[in-house]
Amino acid sequence: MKILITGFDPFGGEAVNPSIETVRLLPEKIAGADLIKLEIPTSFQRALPAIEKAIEKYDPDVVLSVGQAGGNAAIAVERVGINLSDARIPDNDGFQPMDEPIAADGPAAYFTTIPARRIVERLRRDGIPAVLSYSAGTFVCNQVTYGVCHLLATRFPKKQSGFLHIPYLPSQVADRPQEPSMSQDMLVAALTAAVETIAAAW
Ligand code: PCA
Repeated sequence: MKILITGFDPFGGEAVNPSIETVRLLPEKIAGADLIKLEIPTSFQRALPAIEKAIEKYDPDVVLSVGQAGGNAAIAVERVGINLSDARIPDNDGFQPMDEPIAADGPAAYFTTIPARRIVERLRRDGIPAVLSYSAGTFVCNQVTYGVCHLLATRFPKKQSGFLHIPYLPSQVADRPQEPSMSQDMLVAALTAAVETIAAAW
């Protein structure tokens, strides 16, 4: 099987984004699954088209997107994407949608289709803090969560998709000691375990 795994470029004044940093460190193959890695921009207008193009090019079975959730202390496995963009800060293009639907003709929400609970259980068994999450926010990560679900539902019904929100890297919060973070090694172990769980359930 093939898994398209995406990570975002840095945004909001950060020097790095742990999502693409960690995706880059993964091997090309995990548990028999071929990984196709893709960096996507933190951009409401450009992120989804980049994923759509990669789906058309590589025909993956699963699209697993990863994003930074500053302030989180655990891996959050997102279960829901909602049809709303309401940005607290501008994206990397200076675009800040408010109260806007993602798909004018789409349903209010989609559930992600990867085995979310099994991933959380596996991560916890491995000693990695993890939680099921019922909101991916209303910024670009929710747009990707919802938008990929909408794309698959309308064009590629046999494919699965899901979203993982991950904490800051320690280097990002070196001067903010109150902020939680997760080591690079643990983030790599977490994404590896998530891919293994998806591959085993496929
Ligand atoms: N996190 C942002 C968008 C890009 C990223 O890594 C979010 O949570 O929406």
